[in-house]
Amino acid sequence: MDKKWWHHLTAYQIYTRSFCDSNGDGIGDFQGIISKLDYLQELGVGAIWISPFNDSPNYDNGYDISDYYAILKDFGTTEDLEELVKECEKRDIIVMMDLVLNHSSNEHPWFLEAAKDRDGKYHDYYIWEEGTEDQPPQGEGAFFGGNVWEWTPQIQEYYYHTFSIQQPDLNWKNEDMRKDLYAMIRYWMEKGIRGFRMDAIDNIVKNGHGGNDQQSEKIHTYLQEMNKYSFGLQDNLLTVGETGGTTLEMAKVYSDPERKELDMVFQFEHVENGNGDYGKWTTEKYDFKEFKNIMIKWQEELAGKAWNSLFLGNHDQPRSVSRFGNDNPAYRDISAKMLATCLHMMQGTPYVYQGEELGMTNVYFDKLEDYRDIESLHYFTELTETGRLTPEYMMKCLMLRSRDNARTPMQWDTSASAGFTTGEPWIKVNPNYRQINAADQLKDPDSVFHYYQKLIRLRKEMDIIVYGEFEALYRDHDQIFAYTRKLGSEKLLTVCNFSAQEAEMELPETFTEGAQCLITNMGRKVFDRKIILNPYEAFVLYKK
Ligand code: ISL
Ligand code: CA
Repeated sequence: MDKKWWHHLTAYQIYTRSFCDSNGDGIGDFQGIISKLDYLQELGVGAIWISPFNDSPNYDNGYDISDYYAILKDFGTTEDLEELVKECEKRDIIVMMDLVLNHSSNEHPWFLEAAKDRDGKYHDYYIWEEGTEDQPPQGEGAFFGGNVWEWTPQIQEYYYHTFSIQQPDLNWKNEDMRKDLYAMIRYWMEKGIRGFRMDAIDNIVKNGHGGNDQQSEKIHTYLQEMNKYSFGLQDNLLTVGETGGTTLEMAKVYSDPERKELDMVFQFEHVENGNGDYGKWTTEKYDFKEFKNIMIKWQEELAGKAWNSLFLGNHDQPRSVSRFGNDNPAYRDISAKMLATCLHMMQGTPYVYQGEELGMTNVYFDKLEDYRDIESLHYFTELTETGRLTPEYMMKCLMLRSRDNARTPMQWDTSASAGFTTGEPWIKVNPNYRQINAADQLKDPDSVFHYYQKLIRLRKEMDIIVYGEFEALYRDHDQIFAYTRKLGSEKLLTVCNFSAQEAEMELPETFTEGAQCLITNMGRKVFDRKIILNPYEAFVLYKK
């Protein structure tokens, strides 16, 4: 694998709205981010991916863009963004922008024009089907509500939306539309944006039967074109595609460096494992062995061919410690560190979601009125009103799986609203901020924060973490996730106990003598051949 300037870096995802509010209006903003850059520098991240910051009516918190060139006023101005980029440069951090190219807002001028006039230039920027008011075309259910087709009385046509009614899909078959998007990307590159995360990018090709074709060859053609006319023009950019429907085979194609599409993609197999009849709306826990197999498979299969992205949480997922670890105070810190160890010693680029580095947990709102997320509110109505799930059961699902779990304000300190805002936060703060917050953890050398800091530093310093060959151990064990990495004569062993019970293991021969412990979440000093792992214990051994 050819070496790339970004191979050693760890990225950090910022959900701006919930990160830090500088002016007391209860909404996080760019000046808030700027005020926390020293914190991020101390953590050691090399990139920040910022959730969409373009103008938007915010039905889906910015994932419905009404002006691709303007900055959402809640977040600040273009000057604030320029300042943010500059301040990041000083700290060796690149700014990655979230590009929402599958759809726009229904308030985007293109759509307003398109929905007025069948013969106008912008009509073909979206996807239309004739019909009558009571007879929609054939189509699947939309992600956030109803059918993918929505009636527009004024022109007697239906438009297509993969997500909510307020998010009409752009028509990628239209070359002018594509060129307008590429020009827009170049505009942001000139502003100093050094990377892009492509939202829902494998939805841009439709299957002609009211659904999306996430396996289409055409997606690759468009990505190559986009690469050529925008981010591929510079070689100092970093790109990652959000591909919710990707298979291993597709992922290899997306991120094959030879093909000039994307640097890597986010795959979702590991976070979708355990889904049930109603997708993620279930109270079932994830299946550890399946999870492990999926992670191993992606490590093995992409090796040498394409690059992995590594994540356990983001703004659409519950908090990773609550989901894959154990957020009971007795195990919270230990299991958060264990999860981090498991992920950060793998091959690929780790993405830390804001607050994960503190071990922030699910908020478990038990009142519907506390939820803000369009997806949560929509599915609550849809699944309970049709009698598929009872309201009581659905509330339990929301508590475990709602995207709002990841969207409560960042917990900075023990002051009111966790130091996130001096005003009224747009979504309630998790009351556990008195126990879990950045200020306390910065003072504590054993904190989850300092553990992440160390993992990030190790990746920066050690080639074996970046390039070492991956080999899984204990594949069938139902508590232990263990693997080795090899680079020349160097060897690395990562051992994690994913359970609340002790687990017995034998150290592989090579590591029984002369190995150095790089990191441990329990301060283990002795590494005998036979080891009884404590609940959620993790360690990494290194041998030259
Ligand atoms: O396409 C999928 C599965 O096949 C989905 O998982 C999809 O990738 C995911 O829902 C897309 O999420 C992104 O786009 C949404 C937005 O609400 C999310 O926050 C964003 O991450 C619409 O823009
Ligand atoms: Ca604000």
